[in-house]
Amino acid sequence: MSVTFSSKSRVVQEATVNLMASDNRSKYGWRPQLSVWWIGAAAACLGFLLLILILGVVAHNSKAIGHQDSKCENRISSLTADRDALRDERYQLKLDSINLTKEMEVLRDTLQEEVNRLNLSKKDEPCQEGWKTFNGKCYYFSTSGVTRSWESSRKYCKERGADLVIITTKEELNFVVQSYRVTWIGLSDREQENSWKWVDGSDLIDDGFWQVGEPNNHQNDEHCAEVSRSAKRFNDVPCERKFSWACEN
Ligand SMILES: [Ca+2]
Ligand SMILES: [Ca+2]
Ligand SMILES: [Ca+2]
Repeated sequence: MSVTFSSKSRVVQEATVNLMASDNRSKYGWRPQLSVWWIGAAAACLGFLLLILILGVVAHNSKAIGHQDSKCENRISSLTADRDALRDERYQLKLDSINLTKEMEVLRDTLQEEVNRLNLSKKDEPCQEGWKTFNGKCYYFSTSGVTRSWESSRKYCKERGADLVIITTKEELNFVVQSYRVTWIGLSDREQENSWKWVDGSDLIDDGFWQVGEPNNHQNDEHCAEVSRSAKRFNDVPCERKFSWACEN
C-alpha cells in the first residue's frame, strides 16, 4: 500500500512540475514551433552569407591570378620581342662586319697597288742633275779635287735629301770606287769603338769588305771609313781628314 501511494505521489509531482513549467513558458511567450523556425532561418542566412563570402573570395583570387597571368604574358611577349630585335641587330652587325672586312681588303689592295705604282714611278724618275743612277738609286760623287771631312761631307749630302753612301753589295762597291782614289762612305765607329755602323743605324754585316789588317784604329784615332779605288776595300782613318765623298739617295 505504501509503495502504491509513493508512485502515485511521484506522478502527481512530475505532473505538477510539467504544469508549472508549461505555465512559465506560456508566461514568457515561449512557443516551440516558432523558435525552431527562427533558428532555421538564422542558420540559412548565415549559410547563405558564408557562401557569398566564399564565392567573393574565390572570385577575387581568380581575378588576381588572371591579372598576374596577363602581366606575365605581356612580360614574356616583351622579352621575346627584345630577343628577336637583338638577334636581328646581331645579324646586321655580322653583315656590317663582313662588308667592312671586304672594304678593308679592297682598300688594302688599292693602297698596295698605289705604293707599287709610286715605287715604280720613283724608280723610273731620273736622278737630279749631276747625280748618277745605279740599280734604281741616285748617287752623287763630289767634284774631282774638292775634299771635305767625313762630317762635312755628310752634311753636304743631307742638305740634298741624301746621306753618305751605304755599300751593301760588291756591285755597289765596284760602282762607287770607280769614281775617285779615296772616297768617304757612310760607315763609322764613332759612337762605340769597333762597333761599325752605317749612317742609317744598321750594323756592318759583311766584314769581308775591309782591307787586310783593317780596321786597325791606328793611334786610337780612326773612327770613319773610306774606300779607295786601288784597294777596293774599306779602311778606317781619322774623321777629320779630307777626302772626296759619295752621297746616296
Ligand atoms: Ca747603298
Ligand atoms: Ca775606331
Ligand atoms: Ca786604318
